[in-house]
Amino acid sequence: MAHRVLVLNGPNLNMLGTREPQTYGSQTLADIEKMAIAEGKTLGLEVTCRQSNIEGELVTWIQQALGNFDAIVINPGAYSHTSIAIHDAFRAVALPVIEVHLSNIYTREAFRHHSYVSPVAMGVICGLGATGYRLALHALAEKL
Ligand code: CA2
Repeated sequence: MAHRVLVLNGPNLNMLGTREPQTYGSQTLADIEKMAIAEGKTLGLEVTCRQSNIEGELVTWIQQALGNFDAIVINPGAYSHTSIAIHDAFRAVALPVIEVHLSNIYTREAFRHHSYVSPVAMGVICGLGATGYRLALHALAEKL
Protein backbone atom coordinates (compact mmCIF):
# COMPACT_ATOMS: atom_id res chain seq x y z
CA MET A 1 0.00 0.00 0.00
CA ALA A 2 1.20 3.55 -0.77
CA HIS A 3 2.51 5.54 2.18
CA ARG A 4 0.11 8.32 3.13
CA VAL A 5 1.57 11.79 3.63
CA LEU A 6 -0.32 14.76 5.06
CA VAL A 7 0.93 18.14 3.76
CA LEU A 8 -0.12 20.94 6.11
CA ASN A 9 0.20 24.67 5.56
CA GLY A 10 -0.36 27.22 8.28
CA PRO A 11 -1.56 30.81 8.52
CA ASN A 12 -1.47 33.20 5.58
CA LEU A 13 -0.08 30.60 3.18
CA ASN A 14 -3.47 30.71 1.41
CA MET A 15 -2.30 34.19 0.27
CA LEU A 16 0.62 32.80 -1.75
CA GLY A 17 0.91 34.14 -5.27
CA THR A 18 -0.94 37.36 -4.45
CA ARG A 19 1.73 39.39 -2.55
CA GLU A 20 5.42 39.32 -1.61
CA PRO A 21 6.54 37.14 -4.57
CA GLN A 22 10.17 38.18 -3.94
CA THR A 23 9.96 36.43 -0.55
CA TYR A 24 7.54 33.57 -1.16
CA GLY A 25 7.54 33.03 -4.93
CA SER A 26 4.75 33.52 -7.44
CA GLN A 27 3.06 30.13 -7.16
CA THR A 28 -0.31 29.92 -5.43
CA LEU A 29 -0.98 27.42 -2.67
CA ALA A 30 -3.20 25.52 -5.13
CA ASP A 31 -0.21 25.28 -7.52
CA ILE A 32 2.01 23.93 -4.74
CA GLU A 33 -0.60 21.43 -3.57
CA LYS A 34 -1.17 20.20 -7.13
CA MET A 35 2.59 19.77 -7.56
CA ALA A 36 2.88 17.92 -4.21
CA ILE A 37 0.10 15.49 -5.14
CA ALA A 38 1.66 14.85 -8.58
CA GLU A 39 5.18 14.47 -7.15
CA GLY A 40 3.81 12.13 -4.50
CA LYS A 41 2.29 9.91 -7.21
CA THR A 42 5.65 9.56 -8.96
CA LEU A 43 7.16 8.50 -5.62
CA GLY A 44 4.40 6.07 -4.65
CA LEU A 45 3.07 8.40 -1.93
CA GLU A 46 -0.58 9.27 -1.41
CA VAL A 47 -0.53 13.00 -0.60
CA THR A 48 -3.37 14.86 1.14
CA CYS A 49 -3.11 18.67 1.47
CA ARG A 50 -4.74 20.98 4.01
CA GLN A 51 -4.30 24.62 5.00
CA SER A 52 -5.59 26.49 8.03
CA ASN A 53 -5.21 29.92 9.58
CA ILE A 54 -6.32 28.48 12.93
CA GLU A 55 -3.76 27.02 15.34
CA GLY A 56 -6.25 24.64 17.01
CA GLU A 57 -7.36 23.26 13.66
CA LEU A 58 -3.76 22.40 12.78
CA VAL A 59 -3.37 20.75 16.21
CA THR A 60 -6.52 18.68 15.62
CA TRP A 61 -5.33 17.57 12.16
CA ILE A 62 -1.94 16.56 13.60
CA GLN A 63 -3.69 14.51 16.31
CA GLN A 64 -6.03 12.90 13.76
CA ALA A 65 -3.05 11.99 11.56
CA LEU A 66 -2.22 9.18 13.98
CA GLY A 67 -3.40 5.97 12.34
CA ASN A 68 -4.46 7.80 9.17
CA PHE A 69 -1.12 9.05 7.82
CA ASP A 70 2.45 7.74 7.85
CA ALA A 71 4.18 11.13 7.88
CA ILE A 72 3.55 14.87 7.84
CA VAL A 73 5.12 17.68 5.83
CA ILE A 74 4.33 21.04 7.41
CA ASN A 75 4.94 24.67 6.73
CA PRO A 76 3.64 26.01 10.03
CA GLY A 77 4.00 29.64 8.84
CA ALA A 78 4.31 32.09 11.73
CA TYR A 79 3.14 29.41 14.20
CA SER A 80 6.63 27.91 13.77
CA HIS A 81 7.91 30.74 15.93
CA THR A 82 5.15 30.80 18.54
CA SER A 83 3.27 27.52 18.90
CA ILE A 84 4.07 25.24 21.81
CA ALA A 85 0.68 23.61 21.06
CA ILE A 86 1.85 22.47 17.63
CA HIS A 87 5.18 21.31 19.13
CA ASP A 88 3.27 19.26 21.74
CA ALA A 89 0.93 17.77 19.11
CA PHE A 90 3.90 16.48 17.10
CA ARG A 91 5.46 15.03 20.26
CA ALA A 92 2.16 13.34 21.09
CA VAL A 93 1.71 11.61 17.72
CA ALA A 94 5.42 10.88 17.19
CA LEU A 95 4.99 10.64 13.40
CA PRO A 96 7.90 11.54 11.10
CA VAL A 97 7.64 15.25 10.35
CA ILE A 98 9.48 17.41 7.84
CA GLU A 99 9.28 21.17 8.38
CA VAL A 100 9.37 23.30 5.24
CA HIS A 101 9.74 27.07 4.84
CA LEU A 102 9.63 28.78 1.48
CA SER A 103 11.97 31.56 2.61
CA ASN A 104 15.29 31.25 4.40
CA ILE A 105 14.12 32.14 7.90
CA TYR A 106 17.75 32.62 9.04
CA THR A 107 18.39 35.53 6.65
CA ARG A 108 15.27 37.33 7.89
CA GLU A 109 14.18 39.03 11.14
CA ALA A 110 15.57 37.55 14.36
CA PHE A 111 12.07 36.55 15.51
CA ARG A 112 11.94 34.03 12.64
CA HIS A 113 15.20 32.34 13.62
CA HIS A 114 13.65 30.07 16.24
CA SER A 115 11.13 27.35 15.42
CA TYR A 116 9.23 25.30 18.03
CA VAL A 117 8.65 22.67 15.33
CA SER A 118 12.29 22.04 14.39
CA PRO A 119 13.16 20.08 17.58
CA VAL A 120 10.36 17.58 16.85
CA ALA A 121 11.04 17.35 13.09
CA MET A 122 12.98 14.62 11.32
CA GLY A 123 14.34 17.33 9.04
CA VAL A 124 13.97 20.99 8.15
CA ILE A 125 14.14 22.55 4.68
CA CYS A 126 14.11 26.31 4.18
CA GLY A 127 14.91 28.91 1.57
CA LEU A 128 14.26 26.80 -1.52
CA GLY A 129 10.72 27.96 -2.28
CA ALA A 130 8.19 25.40 -3.44
CA THR A 131 11.05 22.99 -4.24
CA GLY A 132 11.26 22.43 -0.47
CA TYR A 133 7.94 20.53 -0.50
CA ARG A 134 9.16 18.31 -3.34
CA LEU A 135 12.41 17.58 -1.54
CA ALA A 136 10.52 16.75 1.65
CA LEU A 137 8.42 14.18 -0.25
CA HIS A 138 11.57 12.68 -1.79
CA ALA A 139 13.12 12.34 1.67
CA LEU A 140 9.99 10.61 2.99
CA ALA A 141 9.83 8.27 0.00
CA GLU A 142 13.38 7.14 0.87
CA LYS A 143 12.92 6.96 4.60
CA LEU A 144 9.41 5.53 5.11
O1 CA2 B 1 9.05 31.03 4.66
C1 CA2 B 1 8.02 30.46 5.03
O2 CA2 B 1 7.50 29.53 4.43
C2 CA2 B 1 7.31 30.96 6.30
O3 CA2 B 1 6.84 29.83 7.01
C3 CA2 B 1 6.16 31.82 5.83
C4 CA2 B 1 5.40 32.51 6.96
C5 CA2 B 1 6.37 33.23 7.90
O4 CA2 B 1 5.67 33.76 9.02
C6 CA2 B 1 7.47 32.33 8.38
O5 CA2 B 1 8.36 33.09 9.18
C7 CA2 B 1 8.25 31.74 7.21
C8 CA2 B 1 4.41 33.56 6.43
C9 CA2 B 1 3.54 33.12 5.31
C10 CA2 B 1 2.89 34.36 4.75
O6 CA2 B 1 2.55 34.10 3.42
C11 CA2 B 1 2.21 35.17 2.65
C12 CA2 B 1 2.02 34.90 1.32
C13 CA2 B 1 1.68 35.92 0.46
C14 CA2 B 1 1.52 37.20 0.94
C15 CA2 B 1 1.72 37.45 2.25
C16 CA2 B 1 2.06 36.44 3.13
